[in-house]
Amino acid sequence: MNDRLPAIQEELEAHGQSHVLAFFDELDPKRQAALLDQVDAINFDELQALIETYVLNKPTIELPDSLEPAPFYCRPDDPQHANQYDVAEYRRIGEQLLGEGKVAAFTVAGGQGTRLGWNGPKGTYPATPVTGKPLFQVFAEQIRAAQNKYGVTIPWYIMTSPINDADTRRFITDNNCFGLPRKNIFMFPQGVMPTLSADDGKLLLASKHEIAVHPDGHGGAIKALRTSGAIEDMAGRGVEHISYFQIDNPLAKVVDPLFLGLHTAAPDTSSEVSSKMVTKAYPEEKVGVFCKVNGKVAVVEYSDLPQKLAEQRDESGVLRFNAGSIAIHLFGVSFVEQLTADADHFGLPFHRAEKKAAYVDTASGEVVNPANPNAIKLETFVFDALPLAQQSIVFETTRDEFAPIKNASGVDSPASSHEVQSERNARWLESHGVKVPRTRNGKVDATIEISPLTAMEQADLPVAELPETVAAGSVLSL
Ligand code: UD2
Repeated sequence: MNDRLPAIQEELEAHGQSHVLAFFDELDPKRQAALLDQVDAINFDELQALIETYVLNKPTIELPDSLEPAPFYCRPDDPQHANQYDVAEYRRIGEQLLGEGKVAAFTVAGGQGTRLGWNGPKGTYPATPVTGKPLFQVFAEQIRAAQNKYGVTIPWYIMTSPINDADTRRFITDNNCFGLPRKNIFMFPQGVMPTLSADDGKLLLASKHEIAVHPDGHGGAIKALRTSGAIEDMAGRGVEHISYFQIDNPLAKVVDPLFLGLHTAAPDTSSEVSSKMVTKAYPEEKVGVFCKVNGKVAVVEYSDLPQKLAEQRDESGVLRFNAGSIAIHLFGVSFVEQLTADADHFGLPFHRAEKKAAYVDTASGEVVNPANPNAIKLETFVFDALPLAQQSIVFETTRDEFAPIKNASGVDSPASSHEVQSERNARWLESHGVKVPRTRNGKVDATIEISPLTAMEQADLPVAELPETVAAGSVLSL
């Protein structure tokens, strides 16, 4: 069984990683084999290069002097749109694509959700303000509503990670797939990367028989779409475009006809990848910004944008780098196919994050839970695929489509998300003449939830069934 042990020992020694086998002799044969499998799967020459670049050194982000804000198609409710595009026509094009079954929904749900402190996949988190629907249910209901509206099947692809895959599958099947046929849901785990000691790049052990790993970032989605067979499945169903969104944003539209129309038919699109933006709420907001780098649309992550640029304003006082990424994209299936034609050698660039990671101390055998960041996690970001497209467009949406749940409290928390959800729902009701109570500073003084099965957008609301008024401080679920 352990014929391969000497070669593995030699390889580990050559790369200064022998400690990985510190407890090997104590392990039962099954665990010994599992550990050797894990070591076998690592390309140590590649890992060594990554350690040199990202752990022993901190790569500096070089932003070109030519960095400019990216152009974008403005919101349909902005009068400027009339000079830019014909809303009705692009919406019609998108609706046609939807009606022809050419669009799939794709949720990235492989993150660890450590900031929220929720013990389980983030998609199981109760996200809506009144009934506390889990995020997976919110999206399943949107998909059902869109299927009814367009008279088609919209297959749903969900990227998990090896860490939450089993729990995610169980949750979705235990809940009868929230009314969707199981055969139209395709779940697959993303890849992982070894977690490295920040001091010296040594592999950390999660237990005596296991190297610590973490999901390889949502950028891993591109490769995982291919290696999981999801892309092949899409092609078999006649799907041509992938509507990509994050599990953490209950207001993300699973499909959007206008966005689809622009993605496929705008004069400057190559239909490879398009993105949604919102104008930033304040300079330090934790969203990447769309820029033009060497002629290509790209996202510069918030942590990489120098404060000076983040705060720069134009003559009218508007932030110059104002196009915030809400991590909603459309990808052409053929673009993903083309990028991953040689899947073994495809990869987006890594980004380095200093994080806390529990590990087994190889001297004592005890698990250490560090108080401060001790580890380097390498992750790829999906938006790094944008500059790989020939052309890529950006489309502005309203902040009604952005209510992320990331932190336990404060900014991007359940409380802030509930507020944005209630606010959006209040405005939908008000547009139909319903009187919604507001406080003196204009905040909605009620908690309002609207199921996607009741209305996917304002115009879908059943006007005859709406109340005339909403009582102050009340709770309403439609
Ligand atoms: C992300 C964007 C940020 C902005 C913001 C909007 C990055 C690096 N930043 O910030 O620019 O658009 O979202 O909300 O993307 N995920 C996986 N696998 C992984 C890692 C993450 O599926 O390996 C999923 C995760 O489940 C979540 C999403 O990606 O749905 C966002 O990940 P994050 O919380 O790390 O990104 P964040 O909030 O820093």
